[in-house]
Amino acid sequence: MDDRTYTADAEPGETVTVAGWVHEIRDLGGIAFLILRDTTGKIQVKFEKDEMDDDLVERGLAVHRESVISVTGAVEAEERAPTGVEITPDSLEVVAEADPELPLDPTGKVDADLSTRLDNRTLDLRKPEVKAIFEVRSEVLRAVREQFRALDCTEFNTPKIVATGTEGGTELFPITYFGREAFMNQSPQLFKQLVVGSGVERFFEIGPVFRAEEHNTPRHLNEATMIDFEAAFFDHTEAMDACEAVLTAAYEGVAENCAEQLETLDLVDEFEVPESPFPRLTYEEAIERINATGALDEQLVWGDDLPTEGEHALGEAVGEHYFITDWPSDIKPFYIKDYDDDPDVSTGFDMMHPTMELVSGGQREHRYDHLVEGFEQQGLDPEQFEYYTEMFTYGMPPHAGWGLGVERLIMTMLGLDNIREAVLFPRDRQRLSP
Ligand code: AMO
Repeated sequence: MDDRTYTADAEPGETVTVAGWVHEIRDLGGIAFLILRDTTGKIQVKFEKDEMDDDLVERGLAVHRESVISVTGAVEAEERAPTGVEITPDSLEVVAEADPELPLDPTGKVDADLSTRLDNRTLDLRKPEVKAIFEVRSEVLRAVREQFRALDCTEFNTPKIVATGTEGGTELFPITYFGREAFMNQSPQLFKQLVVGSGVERFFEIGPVFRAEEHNTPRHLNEATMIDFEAAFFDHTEAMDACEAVLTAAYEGVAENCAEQLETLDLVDEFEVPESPFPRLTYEEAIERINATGALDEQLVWGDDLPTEGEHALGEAVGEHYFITDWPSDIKPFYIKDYDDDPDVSTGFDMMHPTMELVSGGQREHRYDHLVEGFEQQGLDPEQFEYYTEMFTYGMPPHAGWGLGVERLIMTMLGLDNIREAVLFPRDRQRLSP
């Protein structure tokens, strides 16, 4: 049982047992200090060499940095100690000795490159500014779940081993499934649509998606975490409202509950909850504005994908989160519904941070005949998707939804340079372990 006292709770006048990692040892001659770190902070342990048991002093000062120790002793107020208190030890136990040669320095005094950090995440996570990222991530997921509950959604988990892809054939990871070809799922797309046709009506999921992305960039992962939303009887504008509410809730949760983490990350002055409503630009307006910035060598025309430099130029001009709506039907997937009065334009939308895309979504094609036609137009075999399309013949309401990448959300929220910083053990083209 964990009956130790957290360092943050150690009060003068008490005798406590604290346990944690040896952060630092400072030997000043007659007196030496050991700084012990646990999940709540740090505490100074004082060794007065002439006044204490020699064996205790020797063991305390010989222990290697980052070893796990347990110390029992009286807590006293001490102005000069980093936290205003210190412990004079009666006993000290080395619980787990650390190798004196550490691959990275958790005190942060020596910089390590990202690759070394990711190889040694256990040590890396001992740094407060790294731990803070994951505490923020945890709060984001909590706040998002709460917001989904307020939107009357039910949380689901859909299969990650699947028979077909949905987001374009080139980005699938094939696996062998009892002698048959199968794939790691790219998105809960088809499953979430099947759920809203069931009568549950409002779906959300937070889970992994697998993308065999060719690019090795600071904003692409091969395994990402997606927040998926889908709602029956919603159109794309209502789905955008829900998207805005969820993103805002994530920021509000962090603003309310992560003051300490924002301080650690030096973001107190910069952190702002985005203001609603977010501007909604049509695709046509977006390409006009990008063309007007002169950021691209060639002018964009209707039907072009937005290149990264174009997205950046537009993001800079808009300066806040925004939506791009009314995309050309041809560059949106088969499940996105086109406008009834203009089949060249789709109800698909993206939600953008000024620096990158965070969300894709739209109203879905719920009419069986149109859906099957869409498959054919995209060169997909409707027969392979029969498990999906068949359900559209048993009463499928109109519906809409979206998917939001968790790591991109954290990356943009905290201004991280690389998406890998927001993942515990990232999967990219080079990295398969740890
Ligand atoms: P899409 O493929 O645009 O849409 O993905 C939605 C969001 O997920 C994140 N994302 C990624 N993040 C990191 N690395 C990747 N390789 C990666 N791929 C995607 C992004 C992106 O905006 N089914 C639709 C959603 C829907 O319509 O409901 C979909 O998957 O933030």
